[in-house]
Amino acid sequence: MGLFTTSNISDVGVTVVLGSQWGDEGKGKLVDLLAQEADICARCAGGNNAGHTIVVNGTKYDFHLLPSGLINPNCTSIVGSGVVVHLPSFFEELKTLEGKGLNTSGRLFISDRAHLVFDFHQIVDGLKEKELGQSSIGTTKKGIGPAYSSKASRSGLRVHHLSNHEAFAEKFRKLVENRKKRYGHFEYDVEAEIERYKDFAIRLKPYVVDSVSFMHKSLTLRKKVLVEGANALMLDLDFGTYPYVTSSNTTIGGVSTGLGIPPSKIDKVIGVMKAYTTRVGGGPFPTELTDEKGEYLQRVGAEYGVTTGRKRRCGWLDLVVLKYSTLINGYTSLNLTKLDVLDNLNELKVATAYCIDGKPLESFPADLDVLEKVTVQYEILHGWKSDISKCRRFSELPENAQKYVKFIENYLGVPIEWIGVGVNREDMIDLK
Ligand code: 2SA
Ligand code: GDP
Ligand code: MG
Repeated sequence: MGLFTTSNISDVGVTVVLGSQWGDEGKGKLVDLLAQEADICARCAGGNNAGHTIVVNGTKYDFHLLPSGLINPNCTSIVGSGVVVHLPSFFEELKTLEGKGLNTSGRLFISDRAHLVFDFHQIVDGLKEKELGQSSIGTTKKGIGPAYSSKASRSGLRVHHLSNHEAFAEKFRKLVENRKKRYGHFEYDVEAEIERYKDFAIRLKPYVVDSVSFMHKSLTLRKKVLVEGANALMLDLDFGTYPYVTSSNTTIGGVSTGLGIPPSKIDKVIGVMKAYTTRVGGGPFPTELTDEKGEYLQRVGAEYGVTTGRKRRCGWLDLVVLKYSTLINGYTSLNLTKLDVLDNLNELKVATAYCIDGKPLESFPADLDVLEKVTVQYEILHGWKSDISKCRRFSELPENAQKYVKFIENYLGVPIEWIGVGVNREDMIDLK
């Protein structure tokens, strides 16, 4: 929009797409769009807790563990070493996608260093949540936290362990035994599970690669690499609203640690941001609307978890979160999504500062007790009260919608490169 100019997906370095709020910003939709120009699409963190919905030609695809680039037939996908993989879900998701007509043959790979999520991790996830009671995290119960715990405590099993069944079985028995020591007895047929993994090992073999060599070969051959972030900055293990976070680094650092890509190869970092805020699960949410306005956003935005079906909590756009997010991820541009959901509102509130005793805080606080005490300062902007879903150029947007976009851009100092105005692939304004 005059001040800033940007180019499309990088043809030299790596382009990264990251969630800038609490997730479900519409990362999948942008990844699908950019994957049409990409050679490689890679997932670097998280597991099948993620849910990325894409609608193309009336067909809806839900991705959880597999990269959304798979919709593009010319794009090869890879599940990186930073991802935790539940193999039954991996094959199930593949089957569902193939059932929708996607041919993934020869263009889906998985890192031999990726850690495995087992059914017992999912059982433990549930037990841990129960133990926490009132202060439970509200996890997806997909075993993500327990699998990353096994990884960090150096007792986890990785994809390459599947190639030696006897050694795998021994390690697996020990791992389950250890978890039973911690959580007490739980029903789990260890030997049946070991047998099941004998079969998985055979089925998985054609997909397994050394992802470090794979990525570096791709970069040397100047392939266009697109990284699909999962979850989002405020769910990052280090920078999110700890302990109400997921168990991986969902921020820019997770791209290097989860794929073995040197930071110097990263060229573009695109932050996906929803025009309002949502959060699913427990934890603080300063701009949350617990009244009929929140219900309105939830209903009009169809804010339901893609993985669990839970209703998402909704609230006003929070630029304090976005500023903090921008500091950490260093966005080179942004994709503002779901602007159409705000079409019928008279006025829009946007959080611009958190204050304590009338003084604005410098940044998003680490301490949740401090966060609880803040008063949120809002800017009030006018609504546009018209349907923007058919707009395809910035100039076609009503004046107040343009003002809303410019307000965000000016506050953050980052160019908005795309604006989402609907669920379909083509419901996007490209500002380049
Ligand atoms: P976990 O399961 O250990 O990663 O949960 C820890 C927290 O992270 C949140 N989380 C998510 N937040 C938004 N979207 C996610 N994916 C699904 C979706 C969520 C769903 O796309 O809708 O279906 O409910 C996701 N995955 C994890 C989680 O809610 C906890 O707050
Ligand atoms: P992700 O996890 O960031 O990929 O986002 P999700 O797929 O979990 O949630 C985003 C939801 O919003 C999906 O159902 C998308 O189809 C939908 N969506 C994405 N962009 C837009 C948009 O611009 N407008 C509307 N109305 N829906 C959108
Ligand atoms: Mg999602």
